[in-house]
Amino acid sequence: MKYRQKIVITFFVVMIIVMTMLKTPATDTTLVRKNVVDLTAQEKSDFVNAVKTLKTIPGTNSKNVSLYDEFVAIHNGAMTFTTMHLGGLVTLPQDTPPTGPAAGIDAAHEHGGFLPWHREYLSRLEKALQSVNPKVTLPYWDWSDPRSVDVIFDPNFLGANGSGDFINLSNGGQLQGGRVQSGNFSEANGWTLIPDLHTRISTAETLGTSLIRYLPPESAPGVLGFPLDKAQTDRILQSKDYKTFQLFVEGQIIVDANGVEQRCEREPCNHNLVHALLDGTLENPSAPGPSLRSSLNNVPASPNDPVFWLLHANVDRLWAEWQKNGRRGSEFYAVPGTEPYGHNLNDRMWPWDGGDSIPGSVGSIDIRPYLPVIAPDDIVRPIDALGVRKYGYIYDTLVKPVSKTSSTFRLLGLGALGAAFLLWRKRSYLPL
Ligand SMILES: [Cu+2]
Repeated sequence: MKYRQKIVITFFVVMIIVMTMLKTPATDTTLVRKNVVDLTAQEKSDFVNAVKTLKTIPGTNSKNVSLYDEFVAIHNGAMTFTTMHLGGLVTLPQDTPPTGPAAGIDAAHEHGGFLPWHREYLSRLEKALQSVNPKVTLPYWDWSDPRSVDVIFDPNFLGANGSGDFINLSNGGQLQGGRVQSGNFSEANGWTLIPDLHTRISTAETLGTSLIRYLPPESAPGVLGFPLDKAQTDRILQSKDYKTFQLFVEGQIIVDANGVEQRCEREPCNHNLVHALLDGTLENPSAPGPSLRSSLNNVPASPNDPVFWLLHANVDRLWAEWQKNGRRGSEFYAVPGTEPYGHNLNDRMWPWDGGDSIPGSVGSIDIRPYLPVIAPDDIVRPIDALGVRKYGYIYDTLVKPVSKTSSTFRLLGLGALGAAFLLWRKRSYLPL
């Protein structure tokens, strides 16, 4: 081989190495979901605008139901497959029962499928948002971060608190809440809910056309509020197996510092607690059980409050972090055959089940006219939703910062490229 050929080959080899080093896999095609407290003002307004735009785009099934409301209908529908909810505390009235293999079990909660179902659901909403603005990703609400509540409920973002109602607290204080009457998600600003998709879980009566919220007090000894206990959130990530993780993050069990498991019976925990906290106080002297005042605490209807997506992005982030820590793949899912239908690794998850199951009614409300059109071959099983990469997103907590070492290697690579180029230039003047 002639000297000049060797130089040219060296040049291309060095160039390929440099190009490989310059490639940053997590950021060129993967969008990053960020902690809500780290969003820029532009990112916040992009998110709000995209969410509100989905409320103005006609859905796939009926032009009278927006794309956004079709998402709300899916969550409502998933919870019509059983009438027993909130750990048996409430019963959903139902004139028409569900049919198909999914009948009898909540399609999206309380069992193993809770995490894959919501991962799929959130990703579909996120892709709809990206059809409005390709830069938008779902932010997450780290409920143990003391900065979150003020950022999220700022009137310029997802705020404000509801108003018009006062609740007396046992410590002598009062809590304000009620219908959201100002901010981006007030009726005055176009956030009008479909009454049939905004119902009280225990009675199926409508909660009306406005979002309802009660911002909780700050947490203090003896007072449930935000932030939630960081040590407990950290313990979720130590869960020894999938079921412990799912039940702990969802809020059915609590694992204490000594590894002892208890059921969350007296008050909800983690994900369930966040749903319940925006409901006003958890103390309700007049009636035992949940007070069910707010949109977010009436879980079937909870995606009416856009805070829902931030709450669930945090659940999904914790799952992704738990998986990243050596627990990826189907062996880190519920033991095969131990879950009810729809929640085992290879079961079809309604509504992506090829039409196998039909939801029941909410009281006398038939929710089917509000559901999106889903193609018969659009099938999703828990096994399809175990990894985040195929969905095209990653969490900021899982993106490796560029280390000094790799920057040094990049500089060295660029140096080698320059040297090879100079050498090639010099040699090319030599007589052949
Ligand atoms: Cu849910």
